[in-house]
Amino acid sequence: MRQSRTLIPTLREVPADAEAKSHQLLLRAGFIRQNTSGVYSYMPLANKVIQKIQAIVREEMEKINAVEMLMPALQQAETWQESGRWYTYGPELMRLKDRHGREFALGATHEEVITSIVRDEVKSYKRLPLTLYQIQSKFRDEKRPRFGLLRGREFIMKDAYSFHSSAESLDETYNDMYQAYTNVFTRCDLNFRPVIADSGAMGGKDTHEFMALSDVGEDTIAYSDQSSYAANIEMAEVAEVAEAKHEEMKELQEVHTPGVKTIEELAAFLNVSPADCIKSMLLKADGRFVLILTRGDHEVNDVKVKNLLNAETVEFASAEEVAELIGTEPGFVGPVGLHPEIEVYADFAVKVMANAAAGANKADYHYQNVNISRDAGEVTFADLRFIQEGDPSPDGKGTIHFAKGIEVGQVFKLGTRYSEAMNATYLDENGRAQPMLMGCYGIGISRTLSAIVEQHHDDKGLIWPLNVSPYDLHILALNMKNDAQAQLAEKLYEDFKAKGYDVLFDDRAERAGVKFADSDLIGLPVRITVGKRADEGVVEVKIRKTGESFEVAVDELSDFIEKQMKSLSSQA
Ligand code: 9G3
Repeated sequence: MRQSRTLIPTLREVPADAEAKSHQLLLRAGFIRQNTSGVYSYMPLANKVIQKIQAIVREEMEKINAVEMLMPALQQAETWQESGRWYTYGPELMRLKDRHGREFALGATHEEVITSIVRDEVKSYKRLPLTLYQIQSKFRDEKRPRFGLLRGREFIMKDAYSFHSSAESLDETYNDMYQAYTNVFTRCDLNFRPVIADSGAMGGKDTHEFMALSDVGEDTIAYSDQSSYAANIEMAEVAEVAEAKHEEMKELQEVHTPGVKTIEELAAFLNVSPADCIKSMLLKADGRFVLILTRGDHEVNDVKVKNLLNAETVEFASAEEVAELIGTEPGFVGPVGLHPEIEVYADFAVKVMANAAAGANKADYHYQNVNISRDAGEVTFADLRFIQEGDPSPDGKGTIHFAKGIEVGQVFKLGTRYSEAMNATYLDENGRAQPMLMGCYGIGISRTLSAIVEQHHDDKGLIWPLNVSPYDLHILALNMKNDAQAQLAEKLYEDFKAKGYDVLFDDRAERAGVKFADSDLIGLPVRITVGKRADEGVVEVKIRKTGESFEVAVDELSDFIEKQMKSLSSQA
């Protein structure tokens, strides 16, 4: 492609409202342009990258017998009403009416559509397993679109759906997808971790998220420094501590603690550490009040509470609800002397506490020397806290560290959540109708592009891994008015294209400085510069990733470039 014929609107200055590095660089290098909040145009260079990522995805889908199709983005409301999600999703689901006033959703995801198709077209167990996928724009009216393509309101997703007549078959496809995703993100040269995740409202049980490590990531990953254990922070289990504290129980003692409400204030007032205090929180899980106890220096994990109580929503009770139910204000709540009908759940770490401080369920009073086994009523112990850095890894190997991640992929076992709701059944070998088991699997294509940029750039601009680069080679002619340079550059352009390379040829009538700056900004892997030494038959070759540059004689250039490309692709 001749640069004088394409559209790569590079910018010198950093756009003001772009915070993430990838957002800044994709704007500056002329890869994307914003149409409106969370909605972008993929300019020619970004479009080339998107095509390359999709080609990798298609190859990996082909290898595991997933079949590509294309579903509508315009989805009639009835389909979403059948699954019930028309009523449970809020403003994030973009809805519209047609000229007849009929209601539609713009496709945020396609479980409903694919299930309605398979329900009508697949009847016998002999046709299962079946894995279908598409690559298509998705629409989600995000409350706070930001970071460019990382959180947009229209984005490109590969979404796959699998249908099975047995759990073993679903497991097999789930594992195939898990491996395919590992291949895709490896070939995209991403530093990523598959992490155990929470299926949330998706209703399935097993699910993994593929996280590209990046400080701009919105998710926190807990990973072990000595094993492959990694989990989304909200799902990371906490290894139950075995040893109990060896202190004999002391006499329970009520202490006047005027205005002492927080754990920090209580610990300071009693001159103990937060770890010797019990934090008591009244939560409302689907309207049901429960008292949750954690050690003073730990945080309650609402996702774990939700999963334990099988609740859809979990929130803190209001001060009024605390007053009404417990007869005191938050800050003085504790496990001693509670009405027996209040359910009490405690994190495992509370089980091994001795002589702890806790609220006395009376304003301005706390207890000292609380021993749950002696002083509290019925308490159910469970893993209810957020894991912390430095905790032992739950698999017993190594210590937990945190990292931020960008969720670029996710794989779910859905079970029969949709097939039952939408009556998608197959006839088993005994001729009996059974609901199909389903899995669903997504890759954020446009988000993957941004994640690659987050991990591959320097202060001069982008550094594209060869497998996903918009072009393999960048040929610069520094002075197109100089016949020797222009003719050599044209020849090299034709020769390398003929050899099968994807070549961008900067044939513009621009100063050398502008060409070099743009070339570093766009970040193609290998640059050939035709300059002053063209009449000697010598050109400069520069490797974007390492910054190395070489003077190469034209008749050795083809072998030299081939060697460079080989070493770049082996690194990926
Ligand atoms: C909606 C809206 C937003 C959503 C969803 C539905 C996330 C929704 C979860 C998934 C699960 C899988 C198939 C590909 C892989 C991910 N945000 N999810 O279902 F209506 Cl507005 O999308 N879907």
